[in-house]
Amino acid sequence: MDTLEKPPHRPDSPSSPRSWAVDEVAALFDLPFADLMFQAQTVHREHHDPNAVQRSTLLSIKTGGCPEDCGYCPQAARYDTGVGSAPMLSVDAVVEAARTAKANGATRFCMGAAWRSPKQRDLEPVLAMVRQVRALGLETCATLGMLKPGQAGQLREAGLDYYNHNLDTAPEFYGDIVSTRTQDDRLDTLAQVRSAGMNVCCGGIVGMGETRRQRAGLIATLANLQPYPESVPINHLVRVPGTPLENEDALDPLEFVRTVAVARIVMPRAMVRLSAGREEMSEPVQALCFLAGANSVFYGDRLLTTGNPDVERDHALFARLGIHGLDPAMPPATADAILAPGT
Ligand code: SAM
Ligand code: DTB
Ligand code: SF4
Repeated sequence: MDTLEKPPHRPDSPSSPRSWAVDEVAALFDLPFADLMFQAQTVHREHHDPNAVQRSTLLSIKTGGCPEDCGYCPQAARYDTGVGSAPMLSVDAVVEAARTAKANGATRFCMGAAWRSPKQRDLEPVLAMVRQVRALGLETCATLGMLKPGQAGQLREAGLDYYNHNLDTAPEFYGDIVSTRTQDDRLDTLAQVRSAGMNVCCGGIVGMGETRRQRAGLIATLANLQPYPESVPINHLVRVPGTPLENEDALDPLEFVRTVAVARIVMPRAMVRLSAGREEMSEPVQALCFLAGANSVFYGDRLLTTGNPDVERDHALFARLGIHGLDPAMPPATADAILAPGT
């Protein structure tokens, strides 16, 4: 494509959804860096305020002791990472943390639990958390593992806006990273979340030893969900000592930027979140990610068990870049908008 030409419009519509072949997504990855950034920035400006970044704060409401074997995760009980198993936080403690997050400027509060799947007795307090956090005027998100029939509906009833459940990597690489479930299990939970009427937050991790083609495979799989997720977290692997991936080779930072840019091009209306790994990432690389179309971050000095830039550092970075927070009165696109013709 001529570098000065605008990227072609790729109309999606409910009757003829746009789907992406892995080859097409891989071809985007292979573009010269400037051409890729130009396309991504053009698409970004067509659909979003290029200087607005939405902020979500994470809280681990149930840390550690997880029975799963995800090779990246410090919370898997079987790896010796120094993360112990803690009981679930009280509803009051969670609501207090949400109040602080809101005062600091977050618009969404995401509650994470180290479960394979929530037991019904554990879901009850989570429903109370969701109700009370939402009553503060925050968008709510939860990531609790695989859902059983009926649980997505209960979460939706309680007022959950987003459910986070990542596909994590390309279908053919998934089994190298996790053996205690399949990617189809993840797709099944995502379908339940959709049927219950919640927004989907679904992305992946880069830097786990996957090939560029596998990164393209992850992004194509996400883009081909109908509709594609409203929120797409792109995590950079945090190499936690004690996990099987602790000694993984470092990823070229520009490859991470490319992944963000490709996600932006193929999922134009999604909020693309620059997620885990920001603490280890230089500020110029973060700036390139925003230029590539990232328009959301995790905000607050902790992710779940690992660190994140503190609020002051992020304020300073946003000020240097002329970035402002997303206006909560103008919420991001919903599934209906994503499926609307011409998007
Ligand atoms: N147990 C639930 C599940 O697996 O869906 C929810 C919590 S789990 C920690 C949420 C996500 O965190 C994972 O899907 C993965 O994408 C991300 N994650 C976990 N450890 C990570 C790491 N070391 N680096 C980057 N992302 C990580
Ligand atoms: C997502 O995609 N990334 C967040 C959130 N969803 C739950 C989690 C990142 C976890 C990084 C490792 C940790 O802090 O334990
Ligand atoms: Fe458990 Fe989730 Fe970590 Fe996997 S990613 S070990 S399911 S907490």
